[in-house]
Formats: sequence, C-alpha cells, structure tokens
Amino acid sequence: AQTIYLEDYKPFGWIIDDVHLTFRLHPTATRVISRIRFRPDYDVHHRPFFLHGEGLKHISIKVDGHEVEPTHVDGGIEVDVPEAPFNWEAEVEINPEANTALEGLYMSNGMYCTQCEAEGFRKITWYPDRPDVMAQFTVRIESTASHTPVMLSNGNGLYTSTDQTQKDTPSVTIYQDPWPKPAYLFALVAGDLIAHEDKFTTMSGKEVNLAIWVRPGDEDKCAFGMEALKKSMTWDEEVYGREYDLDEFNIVAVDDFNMGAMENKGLNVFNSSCVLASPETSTDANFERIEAIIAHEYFHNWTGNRITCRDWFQLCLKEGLTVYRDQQFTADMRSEPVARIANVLALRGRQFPEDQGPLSHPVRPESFQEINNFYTATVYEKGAEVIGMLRTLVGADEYSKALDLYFDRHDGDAATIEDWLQVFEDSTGRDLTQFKRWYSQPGTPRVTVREDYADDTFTLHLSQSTAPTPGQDDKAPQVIPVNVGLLNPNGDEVMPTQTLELTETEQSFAFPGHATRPVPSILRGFSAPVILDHDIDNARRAFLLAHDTDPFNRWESGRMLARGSLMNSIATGAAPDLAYLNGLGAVLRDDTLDPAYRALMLGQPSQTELAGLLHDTGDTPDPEAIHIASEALRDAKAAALADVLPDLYQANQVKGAFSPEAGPAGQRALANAALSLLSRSDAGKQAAAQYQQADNMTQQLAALSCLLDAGQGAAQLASFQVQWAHDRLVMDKWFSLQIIHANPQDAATTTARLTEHKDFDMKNPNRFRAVMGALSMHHAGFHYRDGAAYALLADWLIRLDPLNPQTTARMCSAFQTWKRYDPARQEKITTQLDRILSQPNLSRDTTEMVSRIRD
Ligand code: DPP
Ligand code: ZN
Repeated sequence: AQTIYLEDYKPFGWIIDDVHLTFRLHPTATRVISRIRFRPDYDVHHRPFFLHGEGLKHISIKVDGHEVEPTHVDGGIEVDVPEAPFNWEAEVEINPEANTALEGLYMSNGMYCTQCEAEGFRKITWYPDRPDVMAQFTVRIESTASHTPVMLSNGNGLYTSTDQTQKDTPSVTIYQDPWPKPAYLFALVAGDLIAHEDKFTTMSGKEVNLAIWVRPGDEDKCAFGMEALKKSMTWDEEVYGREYDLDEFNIVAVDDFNMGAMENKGLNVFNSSCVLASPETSTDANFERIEAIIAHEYFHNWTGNRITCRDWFQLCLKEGLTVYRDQQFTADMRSEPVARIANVLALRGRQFPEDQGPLSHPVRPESFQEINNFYTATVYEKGAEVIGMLRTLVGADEYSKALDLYFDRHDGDAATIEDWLQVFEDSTGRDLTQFKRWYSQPGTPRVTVREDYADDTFTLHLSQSTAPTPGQDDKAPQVIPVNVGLLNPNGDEVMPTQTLELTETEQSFAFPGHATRPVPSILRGFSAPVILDHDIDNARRAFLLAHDTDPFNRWESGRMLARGSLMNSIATGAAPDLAYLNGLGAVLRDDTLDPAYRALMLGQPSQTELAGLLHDTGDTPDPEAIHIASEALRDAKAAALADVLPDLYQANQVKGAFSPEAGPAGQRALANAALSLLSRSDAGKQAAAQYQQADNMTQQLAALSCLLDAGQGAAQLASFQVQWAHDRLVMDKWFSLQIIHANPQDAATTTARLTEHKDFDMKNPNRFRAVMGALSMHHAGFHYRDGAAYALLADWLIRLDPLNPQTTARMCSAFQTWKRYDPARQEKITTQLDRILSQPNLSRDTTEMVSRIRD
C-alpha cells in the first residue's frame, strides 16, 4: 500500500465557491448529482485535475455542459478541464444498503446516514476529499414521506415539501450551510425519526432550535443529552467566548456507527450508545461519558469546524484541543480531581501502551497508509495533555488570550500545528521551538528524581530520558512542566504548588530556607504525561497518602502503594502490604472526602498495567501470577476493611429519585465499590438483595457484576436477558459482562459461545466490541496459556475485515503488547498475526495495523 507523507503536502490547486448536491434516495441505488463551480488557484500548480472517488458507479460527467469521459486512476479520476473557471456536473449511483464499512452513505436499521471523516465523502461523489478544500454546500434530498419522513443535512433547513399525509408523493427537502466547510463535515440523515426538541438563546440573543433525533421508542432517552448540549453551549460562551452560528443544531442517534460520534456542521451524528440515556438503561459511567461526548462534538464547532485542519497529519490540532476542552468542561461540571484521575487512568491504560509499543507515533504523525488508523489515544489523549502543558507553562490568563487570537486569526482556515504554536509565540512572546518536540517525538518520557538536603536548602535533581520508538532512536530533551509542592513532616504545606520547567537532560532546582527537611509532592495534578521515577519508601508514600494537599498526588500515593504491594506479591508471593491497607482504611473513613474520590481510592492497577510495569523493569509478565496477586489484594482489602465496608455501603445509599449528577453518582460508585469487596465474603448475599431492589442500571449492573464475581448470578443473568431483550444497548452490557467476569481459563469459550447467540451481530460495531473488546481487555483470559483467545479474536477479525475494515483494524491493537510476553505466548500471537496478514484481499486498514504490530 501507498504511504503518504506530511512533507509531501501540496495544495489542491483549485478553489470551490459552492457545491450543490442532489440525493435521490434509494436503499440500493441512490443517485447523487453534484454541481460545483471550480476556479484555478493560479498561485499553485493545478494539473492534472484529480478528484477522489471510491466505489462510485459513473453515470455522467459534464464540464461546462459537455459530456466528458474521466480517466480512472488509483483512488479517483482525472479529467481534462479548461485553464479557467468551469462548471462541473456529475451523476453517480451508490448502494447504501451494501455499505457495511459504515463510511460514506449507508443504512442503519432502515435509516440513511453518513460518516465522512476522514475520507468517506469520496464514497458519495467525485470530489477533492481533503480538509483544506472548503466550500458552501446546498443539499437537496428527494424521497417520499413514507420512505423517509424526516430528512436532514448540514446548516439551516431552507425548505421542505414533505407532507406526512401524502405518504407516496415525491418529497423534497433542502438544506443550506452558509459556513464553508471541508467534505469530511458533510452529513445527511433520512428516515423515520422523532425529535426531542428544545431552544437555546445565544449570548448575543439569537435563538437556536435544538433537536435530538431518534428512532421511535427511544424518545424517552433524550432529555439528559439535551441538557448536556445546553450546558455545553453555555460553557463555551462563558469560558471560551464562543457562540453558536446556525439557526438549528441537530443530533441524530444511529445504532451502527464505527466511532463514538461525529461533529458534522450543525448535524452531529452519534453512536446511539453515546447519546441515549435513561436511569433504567444507563449507568452513571454512561451518563458521564454521554455528557462529555456531547460537549466534545459541540465544541468542535469552533475547534474543528470554524477552524479545521489543513491535512490529516494535523488531526491533533482539532482533536487534542477539543478533548482538552471537553475535559475542562467535565472538571467544571463535576469534580476536578476526580475528572483528572479518570483522565490519567485512561491515558495510562490506553496511551502509554501505545506509546511504548510498536504502534508508537508522534502526536502529529508524519506518515500513514490509512488515516483511520490514526484516530488514536496518542492523537486524542496525549494531544490533550500537550495543550494542558502549554496552559500550565503560559498560565491561565495567557492561555485565554492566545485562544482569542487563535479564533480571531484563523477563523475560516484550514490550519496547522505551526499556525497554532505561532499564535502562542506571538501572544505570549515565548519561544516554543523546544516545546514543539511534543508534537514530533513519540514515546513516554521518564523523569527521574533525586533529593538532597543540606544547609536549610532542599534540592530536587531531575533528569529526563525517552526510550527509542519505531523509526526514532535518539530523543532530544523536551520541555516538561513539573508541578511541585513541599510539606513539612507534620503534613502542613510549606510551599504551595510551583511549576518547575525541566528543559535539559539533567537539571537541579533548589528550595532554600527550610529549617527542617521538607517532603516533596512531585508532578502534582499529573502536570505532564511522563513516567515518574522516584525511589521513595512505603513510609513516605503512606505519609503522602495521609497528608498530600494535592488530591491527585494523594490518590497517586495510594496507587503507588498498591502497585508496590502487587509487584511484591507477584515476585515473591508475599502477602499484601499493611502500610497500604492501613492508609487506605484511614482515607475511606474520612467523610470529608468526596465519595467519588474515595471510590477511586478503592481501585487498584489493572492487570494490563501490571504486565506493562513488569516488562518495564525487565521481567516477563506471567498473566496467571498477575491475576492471582490481583485477586489476593482484593481479598486482603475485603478482610482489612471489614469494619468500614458495611458502613460505607449503608451510608452511601442514595434515597429518592435517580439523579445522574456527580454527587449521587459518586455515592453510588463508593457504595458499589464497597459492595464488590463485601461480596467476596458473603457469597453475594447483599449483591443479590441489591439486584432485587435496583430501579436503575447502575445498581442493577453493579449487583450483577458482584454476583458473577462471586461465582453466582446465573438466575439474574437469565432474568436480565428477558428484561432487556428489546434494548440493544443494554444487551451489549449483558454480552460484555459474562466475558469480563469469566474465569481466565473460560474467557475464550464463553466468548465463543456468545458469538453463537442469535443476537450476536458482527455487523454492529457496538455488539462486536461488546464481545471481542471484552475478551481482549480480560488480561488473564486473553493471555490464557492455551492461546485460544488469540485464535478466536483472529478468527473474528478475519471475518469482519471484508465487511468493516475500520473496526477490524482498531481491534487489532489488542495484540500490540505481544513482545512483553514469554516465547510460547509470543509464538502463539505471531502465528495469529501472520495468519491475518496472509488473508487474500486484506484491507489497507488491517494490513497497516498488523504489519506495524508484527514488526
Ligand atoms: N472527529 C470525531 C471526534 O473525535 C471522530 N471522528 O469527535
Ligand atoms: Zn473529536
């Protein structure tokens, strides 16, 4: 396959003023007519005239009214056109029903919908399908009221002739988007949909019609999403000064969707799992995620749509910034420390393994074969960390000023990371040459700390290094903001948080005037996405767990104790560490601490994380030993906390009507964390009672999890299935749960059995992920020594690839850590990777992913 390089970027060479599209909808033979006015961009080379197109049935192409024959070339067509402005008119036929890749125009449960990011528009019509070509779109949709009662596209609805009483007469709907946009933001939806409507008045007094469109039956699951949308609109006005810019804003829920959601201008399309919410069917975690994704897609209206990316290498320009903005929003809506811990858990869980394995790539990649493979944790989550570091370095006020300049200077542009950094340089006067390495240098930097104390001066010696990554052996030092505070031995803060700027390979920072040796709290708030290497003993960690004034680091100290205890058990079979268990007990008893925060304290490093740590220290992880040690630590917690858990469980029962807000959600999280430990010694008795009484999914699912963990729950699992058979999203949970809680030796057979269930549908990405994703995340089950899970996953990836390359390729990353394991497991995994690679006609997506992993 062809590799595309950042350094080869060339502008298109033509300018488009406007685009008129007509869709004659038909499930298997939709006609798309495009009328486009092109004019040469005389400043740049513009020959030959090339348009993208994939899987289009050519009907006709006219240039200035004359029929022309295109030359079919790789990925599109070349056409002989004049050296002057001209009118393009093309008609193609496409087959939405046959589109199982879910890119371009496809059908989901009888509904037409589109997904064009990154390169799906080329499956709709001939077009320069690249983000730096921006144009105004007018879209005409032709159908009948019986076939598609509702028809939507980007921008403002101009006209509709749809008359719901005249079911079979032709109907027309026209939408116009006044804002020039790239083709990846195009969207069309048509089908039998019901709107949950509302209104929003913007800060300058404009009224916007809001609607969440769902399939009949789901209309009672829209209220929460609508509130989240209005909160997002208000927040972006208040915090970033950004106002909405159309008369309407539509969200559509779609059942078959490769990603979470898509920010199409004025018409966001959502995976139904990321918008539909009700207390009976959604957990607190679902509510929180839905709120964040609605915010994320809405925030893209400015960071992504008004200012888009010049090319796909710049993806982090919109994604890193928009993730950062949605994280700020969640911190403001809920609890800042809890949100920060959750983000760091996600970063360490998904981005660190990526950055430390064969798929490692810079936040701004420099080459790709298939751009869909670069919608990664590195581009998104590390991309957001880079923005956060920039804000820490320049300060909140300077950050705001720089953002104002960014919106001002680049509104309407397709911009680059260079443009972004230039704004910060111009606005703050700071030289960001070295900071830019965060965009070009992959790998997780390791910061090592040494301490000194003499003559009332406390000194921190910091050094940094980054291990080689594929294609990049030598790493230059980066700018690392290290937030540090100092405590005295009584636990009082003697120096509030300061930002140290580590820019050299080794650097020392002195803090004079401390008559007693202070205790440092380092990398507060996780101020940089690095691994902190600070060799301190358990007594110090326990001290920080008890006293640190920085909530993130306080949690981190508990985490480090848990980690040390687990590593020790894995290596020597030693019993869990008492310093950790005692410290944890004290924190849990402290009722001044937020329940959500205490619930996080009860967690422990995942088995995957432990495998990575062992690999880091030169050991070969043994998944069975890791599993045993993890379970033993849970048992030890249950025993050591036996006197506090029942109180925690009782005290955090929420009375009254269900509210998904942070307060009650945190109480449920703590009560359910307590229940999970209590269930280890009561054979699931209290969990069974909770299951019986539960009137919301958070309580119901948590109880069922506890029962399954305790080796019980067969009856509840069966009744759950009967209760929720009609609800796809809840049934996804039913599928996942059985795999998540399977014994390691049974995970593969449980998964295989579920794939034979009548409701297992590989074409639905949510269902496929619910099953195969659960297997790949069950560390001890996926890596069970017989290798059955590797083979099973490979079987299903091979089956899915011809239908849906994007979801297949994404799931291949389950194998990215293969080099961590012993030779026998390595051999079993590489056998499967080679088997995948040897499939005839393997997609470009999957070929690229498996080749990179195998390397
Ligand atoms: N741009 C989408 C998002 O991240 C993904 N296609 O919101
Ligand atoms: Zn995004």
